[in-house]
Amino acid sequence: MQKIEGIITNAPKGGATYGNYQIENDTGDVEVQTLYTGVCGTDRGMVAGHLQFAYNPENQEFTVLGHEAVGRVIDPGSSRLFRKGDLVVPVVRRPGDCVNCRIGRQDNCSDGKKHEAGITGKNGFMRSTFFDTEEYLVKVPDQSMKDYAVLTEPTKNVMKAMEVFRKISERSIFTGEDSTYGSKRCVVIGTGPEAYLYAMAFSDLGFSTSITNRHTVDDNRLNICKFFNLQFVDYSTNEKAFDSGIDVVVDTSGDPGTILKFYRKLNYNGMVMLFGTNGKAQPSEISGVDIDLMIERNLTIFGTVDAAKIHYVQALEKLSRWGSLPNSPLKKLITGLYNPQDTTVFTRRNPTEIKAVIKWE
Ligand code: DN4
Ligand code: BGC
Ligand code: ZN
Repeated sequence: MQKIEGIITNAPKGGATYGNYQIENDTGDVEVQTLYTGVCGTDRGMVAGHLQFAYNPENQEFTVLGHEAVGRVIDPGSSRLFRKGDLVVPVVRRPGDCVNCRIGRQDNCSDGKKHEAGITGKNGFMRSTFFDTEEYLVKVPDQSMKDYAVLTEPTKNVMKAMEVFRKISERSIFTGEDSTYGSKRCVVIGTGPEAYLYAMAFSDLGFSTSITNRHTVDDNRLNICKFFNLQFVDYSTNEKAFDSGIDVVVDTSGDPGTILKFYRKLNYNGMVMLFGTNGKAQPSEISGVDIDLMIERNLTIFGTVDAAKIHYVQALEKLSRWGSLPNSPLKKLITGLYNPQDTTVFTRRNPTEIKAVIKWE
């Protein structure tokens, strides 16, 4: 047994408490001091008791929360890859034994028997220290990323989704006649952290990229848009903004009615990438005309979840580039730092919040 100081929930019932607990030993002998953990909708859903797929580790009546983390190696144990002082990001998903899990692609697990730290059957990283095996730790290449490398986990999802985008876009020529994406339009629904990271990635590919919500947004959000060349559109007052057509819709809202509204504006060979989840959203009907549109225009709607270790590496490269641009507002995606004792972070959300982060150091 191992003693920890951290934040736990009882999955799938919910709740969040901070304290000292005894847990089964972690697997692995690399000891990591947690520096920061991000709070996301998954954590809040678990605390609210809304995620029925969440479950506690075997023989334990609680789960240590947290799947978005960055830490510092205190003791590399038997690892040859890490040294004391290295910054590391832990991988969320741990493989089961299906064919995809066996090749390091537990993000594409084919029987659901994988585990996820802080979510399904494995303790997470919202605690002052944890142990892991070197295989599931990704080295942060640059110490100057310490204060924003906690964004690696949400960015890794985007890197995996870009891999899926590339595969699907191969069904036709997706670039313009000049061989670039310069004439192509991407619209990202939502203005949370994932929406920004998606929009920044599509803008980097050369897409003319918009981010949209059903209301206006604060100056911090507008400034980040300006810097990363993203157009913000309040679609509640500017319905016509997208009438000229969209090539890629990325949804981070999980709202069926909104998704359909944007789906109906897709160009030939266009696609909708579903990423946001909201089991409580109002239903919305798909009509025969919607089906015809999908067929006649070769449209694709697909979902994407999680990511492989390679995507964490790609996420770190992206974040390093975005973060080192002169006057980069990347760190402004982190809008609040909380103490571990302040569990109200799971139940309250300030409208100007993009990403809330718990500081453990
Ligand atoms: P978030 O910060 O809650 O972002 C959701 C965004 O959607 C917010 O900006 C919402 O705005 C916006 N939104 C809600 N309803 C609408 C609507 N009708 N029209 C336009 N915008 C709307 O969450 P996040 O950015 O951390 O994550 C985005 C989603 O991805 C969440 O549903 C996560 O559960 C999901 N996710 C999936 C994976 C995975 O598949 C990983 C991480 C997250 P407002 O309501 O705040 O104004 O691996
Ligand atoms: C994490 C993913 C995980 C998913 C489970 C997300 O918040 O980023 O890694 O697979 O939750 O629903
Ligand atoms: Zn998350």
